Amino acid sequence: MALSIHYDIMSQPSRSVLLFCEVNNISYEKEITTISSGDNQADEFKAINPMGRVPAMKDGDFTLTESEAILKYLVNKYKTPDHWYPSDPLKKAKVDEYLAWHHANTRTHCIRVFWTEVLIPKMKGRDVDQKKLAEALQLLDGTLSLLENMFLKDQPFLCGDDITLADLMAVPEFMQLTAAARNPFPNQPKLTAWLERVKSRLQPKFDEFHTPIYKMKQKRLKDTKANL
Ligand SMILES: N[C@@H](CCC(=O)N[C@@H](CS)C(=O)NCC(=O)O)C(=O)O
Repeated sequence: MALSIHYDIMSQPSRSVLLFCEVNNISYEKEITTISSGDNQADEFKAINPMGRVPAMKDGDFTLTESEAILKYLVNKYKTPDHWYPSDPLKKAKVDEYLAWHHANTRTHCIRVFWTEVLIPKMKGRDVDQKKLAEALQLLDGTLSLLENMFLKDQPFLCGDDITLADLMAVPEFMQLTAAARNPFPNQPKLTAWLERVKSRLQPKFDEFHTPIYKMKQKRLKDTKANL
């Protein structure tokens, strides 16, 4: 039975999984699960992921949740190129180190900025809480500093010379911030160059899957100009 990926294109870890399938020519069925329409709360979806979160995967009768676990399953099943999740124990350990850190740092702090600046004002129809945004940005700044100085250093990719699951998981989180026309790396030219490097390794699907984010950014720029 076919592999299916249940996703919402607005979800950062969903985009990581979709991009991985695409760049590795893994054929899969697309199961759109739109959070804003409540698809993730439907009984049918909760049979796959009782937590009601995307991405989720089904391969025959086998179901799997958590983007990191899904990506590692796909690496093993499809024997994808070694650079994604190296077989060398030391190189693999560095990818695992980033992935263990990712959820409570990159993801948590990017989400906080995105929620404060985009989602909450949209859902509640109110202005951005500037105090909360400043707090969120301060926390994000600590993460950026570690990302740049502890992980990236002078390497082209987070864990070495080639792209890995670490880069694939990280970049969609930063792209989410661009929806508010925010430069995710205002003082970090090395991270800016890294993001462009990762993007170019994932084209043309990268731009396709980020089209809703690009559109939000254009709308934000237009609205800001109109309000001047
Ligand atoms: N740790 C999970 C996070 C999954 C997650 O939080 N997904 C969000 C979208 S990005 C979601 O489905 N939210 C719906 C909800 O919480 O109701 C992963 O990496 O897959």
